[in-house]
Amino acid sequence: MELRNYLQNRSALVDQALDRWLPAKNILPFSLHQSMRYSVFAGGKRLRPILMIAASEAVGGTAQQVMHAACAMEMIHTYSLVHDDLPAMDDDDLRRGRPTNHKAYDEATAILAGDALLTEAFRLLADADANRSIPPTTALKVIELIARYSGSQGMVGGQIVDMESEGKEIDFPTLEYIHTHKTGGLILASVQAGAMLGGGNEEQLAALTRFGGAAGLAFQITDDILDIVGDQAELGKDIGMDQSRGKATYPALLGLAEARQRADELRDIALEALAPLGSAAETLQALARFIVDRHY
Ligand code: GRG
Repeated sequence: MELRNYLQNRSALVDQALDRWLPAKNILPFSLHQSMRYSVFAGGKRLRPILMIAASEAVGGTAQQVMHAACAMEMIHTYSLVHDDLPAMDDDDLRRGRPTNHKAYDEATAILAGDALLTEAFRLLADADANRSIPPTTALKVIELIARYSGSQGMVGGQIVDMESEGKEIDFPTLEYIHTHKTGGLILASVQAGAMLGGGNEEQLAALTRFGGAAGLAFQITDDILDIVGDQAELGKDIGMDQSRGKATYPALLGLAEARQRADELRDIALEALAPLGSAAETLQALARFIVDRHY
C-alpha cells in the first residue's frame, strides 16, 4: 500500500478507537472531557500510533493487537503538547492549526485535561478487555516501558533540561540528551511496544529498537529544521519560535546543512536496522523516509 493511503487508513482506525475509548463530551465533567477531546481531535498526524501499528505488522502482528496501546500513546503525546503550550512552558497560541488548549478553554482546564489524558492512557494500557489477546507479562512490560519513556527519566526529564537550557550555550551531549528524551523516547517506545504486543521475537525487537532510536532522533532534528524552513499553515503552529526562545536545536549548534545531513544519516541507520525483517518492514522503511522528508 502506498504510504499516503496507509497513513490515512491507519489514522482513521486510531481516530475511531480514540473516539470509543475517550470519555464522551456529554459525560460529567463536560468541560474537562470537551477540552481533552478538543486537543486529541485537533488533527495530529498520529505518527506514534501508526509506528506502533507498523511495528506490530512488521513482526507478524496486527493493528488490533496494539490499538489500545497506540491510543494510549497518542493520549500521552497530546497531554505533552497541551502542557508544553502552557504559559509556564512555551506559551504558544497555535497548535495543530487551532488555538492551543489554554486559549480555547483556560489555563486550569488545560492543565487538568493534560493530567486526565495521561491518567486515562495508563487506565487504557491496563484495561483487561483491551489486553485480552496479550500475555499478561507482555502487557505489564509494555506499561512499564511506556511509563519509563514518559516520566522523569524520559520525556518529562528531556523537557526540564530543554527548559533549563533556554538562552544558554549548551554542548552537543546535552542537546542529544534533550532530543532523545523529550521527543525520541516516545517514538522509540511506540516501536518497541508494537514489536512486543505484536509478538515479535528477541531479534526483531533488537532490530526495531535500533530503528526506533534512530527514527526518533531524526524526527526531532527534522522538527528543528522545519521550525526554520517550514510553512506555518502546513505545520499548524508558529514557526521561528526556537530561535526567538534561544532553544537548543541541531541547526543552532551545527548549522542547517549539517543538521540535514545528520537527519539523513539517522534515516539511513534506521533503514539498515530494518534489514533482518525483510519485506515485512516496507511500511516502516517508508515511515523512516517520511519522518525526514515531511513538510508538516
Ligand atoms: C510538557 C511533559 C511535557 C513534555 C513536553 C514533546 C514535548 C515535551 C514538547 C513538545 C514540544 C515540541 C513541539 C517538540 C517537537 C517535537 C514534537 C513532539 C512535535 C509534535 O509532534 P508531531 O509533529 O505532532 O507528531 P502532531 O500534532 O502531528 O501529533
